[in-house]
Amino acid sequence: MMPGRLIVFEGVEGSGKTTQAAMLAQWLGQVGIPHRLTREPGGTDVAEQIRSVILHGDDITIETELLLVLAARAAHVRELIQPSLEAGQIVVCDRYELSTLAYQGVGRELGLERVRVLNDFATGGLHPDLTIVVDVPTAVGEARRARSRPSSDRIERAGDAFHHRVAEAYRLLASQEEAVELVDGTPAPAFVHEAVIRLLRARFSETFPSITG
Ligand code: T5A
Repeated sequence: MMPGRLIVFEGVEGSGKTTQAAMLAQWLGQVGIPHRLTREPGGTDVAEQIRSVILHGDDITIETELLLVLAARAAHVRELIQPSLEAGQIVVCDRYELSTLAYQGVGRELGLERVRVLNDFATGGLHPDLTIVVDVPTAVGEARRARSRPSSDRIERAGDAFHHRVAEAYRLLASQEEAVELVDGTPAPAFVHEAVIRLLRARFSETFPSITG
């Protein structure tokens, strides 16, 4: 059995990461690699309920927001991600721990080190094999999001300064962390997808060998 791998897509609001996660899952299906597509916050019943509070709850402090995100992740890891990896699946996840570092650690200014410690408790130390940041300017992401979904949630309404801090945090973390890669998200989805496949084949030749020709 091939080892399971956790591949995560990240990016600012509207960057196209959900599109890329779905395209990768579809490609894995076409080439016959067992996989599971999931998202955060969410992925399990309880985590989806927590997601709804995070995105639409009233009077949520930033500390509560952080702990809700991590509570959802703790459930997601134990109920879905870990079992899927143990079954040898590729888990494709739309957002994971880099979101918490960027949004809560830097965007909400709760601090990267504090978030890392709490995140390690929530995940039991399960880190992605690769995190792909779909990189677009925040204005491009916001325009895409507004076109696809006119209503906004609590975090999307957090303001320009917050979202610029998040975008900068993604770039900084990508430059520092070996298992984080930036992919240019500005071309059409098919071109971004090709870049993602190239990256995966370069990183994990044993998992994605000659199946794409
Ligand atoms: N959050 C989450 C935290 O604060 N901390 C955490 O730890 C975690 C896990 C989750 C929210 O929770 C926060 C962050 C978020 O605010 P979400 O559903 O992931 O919410 O949020 P969004 O980022 O807002 O997701 P969206 O679905 O709005 O945006 P995506 O996924 O970036 O973009 P996507 O793929 O849905 O595409 C948006 C539109 O653009 C088009 C698509 O067709 C779609 O219409 N598009 C493109 N157009 C042109 N060129 C491309 N390459 C395109 N790719 C997609």
